[in-house]
Amino acid sequence: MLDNDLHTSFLRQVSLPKDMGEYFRDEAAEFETMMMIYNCGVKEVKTKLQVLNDELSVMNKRNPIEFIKTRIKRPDSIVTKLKKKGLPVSVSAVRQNLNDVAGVRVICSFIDDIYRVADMLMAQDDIVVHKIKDYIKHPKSNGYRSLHLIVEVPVFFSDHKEMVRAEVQIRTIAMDFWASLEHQVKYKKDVRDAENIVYELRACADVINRTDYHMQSIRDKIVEIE
Ligand code: 0O2
Repeated sequence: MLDNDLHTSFLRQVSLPKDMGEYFRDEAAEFETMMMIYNCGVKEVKTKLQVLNDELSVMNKRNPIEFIKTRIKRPDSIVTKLKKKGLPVSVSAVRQNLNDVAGVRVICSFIDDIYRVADMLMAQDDIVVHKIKDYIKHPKSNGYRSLHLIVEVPVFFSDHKEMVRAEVQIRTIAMDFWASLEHQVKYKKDVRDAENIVYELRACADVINRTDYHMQSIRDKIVEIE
């Protein structure tokens, strides 16, 4: 990509879209700055995770992290979430109340890798851990499993340092596969046979969970032989 293209794509990510009506209209500059800050937070968290993965892959001859996906929450999703929580649509309401504008999703092969990566990230002395939601030990009633960490990381700007909040979701490849399909159903209105689909998804989530633990025990046996 050319430098100009990079700049255009960055601006597209952080600017207030034209189709947002009046939302954030009188705070367009503040909105852009806020999104730029979240974007930098995402990069910081991603770098920390990549460093851990590089180190562990040399130490253990195996990558605990398969891949990392990052995203900044879309402006229309930000508005929807603020309204759902009964909050005003403003930059300060976003910064004070939303945990997942900066989102990092970490995909691991095995369940024990999830906890290993989470513990190592949380042990870093510049990170503040706000909340841990363990949807693996305590799955949601629909079968959703994932470990969520709400953290703050320091980001250094030209004249100040800022703690930026981000949500880190850590899950296995199989949990991620499940969550992607379930997410589609959740956000599609008028799904035919929805009740049955929810039931089937729940059953699949349980199979996936058993398979995840089974795969881990097979891996342990292979390691023992080695
Ligand atoms: P999107 O479109 O992915 O951004 P909080 O205010 O943090 O306490 P919140 O945000 O509801 O409350 O927290 P929670 O339950 O941890 O959910 C945060 C995110 O986790 C969701 O963001 C989803 O990305 C994911 N998630 C949570 N529950 C489910 C689920 O049942 N199925 C799937 N597929 N994903 C889930 P958003 O904003 O809902 O959606």
